[in-house]
Amino acid sequence: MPKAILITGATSGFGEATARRFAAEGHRVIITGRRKERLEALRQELEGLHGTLDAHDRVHALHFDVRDHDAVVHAIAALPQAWSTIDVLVNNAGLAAGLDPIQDGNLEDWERMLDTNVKGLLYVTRAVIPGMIARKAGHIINIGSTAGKEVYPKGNVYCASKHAVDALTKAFRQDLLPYGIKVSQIAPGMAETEFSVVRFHGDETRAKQVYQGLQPLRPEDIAELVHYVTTLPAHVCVNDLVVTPTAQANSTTVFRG
Ligand code: NDP
Ligand code: 8X3
Repeated sequence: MPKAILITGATSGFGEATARRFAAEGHRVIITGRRKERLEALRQELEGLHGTLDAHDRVHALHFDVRDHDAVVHAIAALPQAWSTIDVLVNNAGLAAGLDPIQDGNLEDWERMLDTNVKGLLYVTRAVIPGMIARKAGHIINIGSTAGKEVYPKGNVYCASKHAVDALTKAFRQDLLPYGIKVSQIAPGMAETEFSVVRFHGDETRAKQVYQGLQPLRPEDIAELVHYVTTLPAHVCVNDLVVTPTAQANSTTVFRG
């Protein structure tokens, strides 16, 4: 039975790979993000896949900034009837901005991270939850981080935002328990996406250095895990899944060969 999966941040990295993974399995995907042209390209690609569903039943694109509460509410409320039942919400949109000691932190970077990673995740979840509660079914998957499990030097506000995701995942789980809604967190370590390019404000050379001498996780690895947690029987819920490259033990212990 095809499920409908709403993925925030599907224009790049984990979100894009997750959209491909679910679409390849014949599921229906709602792809979201700010970069319209990327959403459109992905929509066309996924519509072109072979499958039993009609092309326009396979993928739906929503263009909004998760930090804009009105835009989030409007986008979810305006979903066409055929797309209004969301079985799985993947709260993936997020970023790190900067890597500075707290005393040198840039306020704009701090606001971006907290507004996106914490408030944006809350806005989207709040808009999607009522349908899941009414149906007494659904699955919310939050993309946390090893940065939500421990703090590393200069990680300060990014780590705080991902600790918030960790806390919210546990809180959602408790509050949504009576409704049979599953809540899972996937907390990855180092993965090569556009993440470090964004963190270093477009400095691609510095971004590449982060992954030098080790095999980082790939977006497809995370997509595989997101897909996996949705395949388990109704009575089984993965609460938390921490995943790192084999060469990474934790945020500060990495083996570079
Ligand atoms: P990418 O930069 O490749 O992708 C980030 C995605 O988030 C993009 O699709 C972007 O879309 C979207 N996004 C960012 N800000 C907003 C916004 N304000 N509104 C809507 N969408 C937004 O990074 P990753 O795929 O690596 O990151 C995905 C998640 O995984 C993030 O939450 C990140 O913190 C987390 N993570 C990443 C790790 C890594 O090492 N890469 C490890 C652990 C966790 P657009 O710009 O089009 O809006
Ligand atoms: C991304 C992984 O190590 O840059 O969440 O914090 S890390």
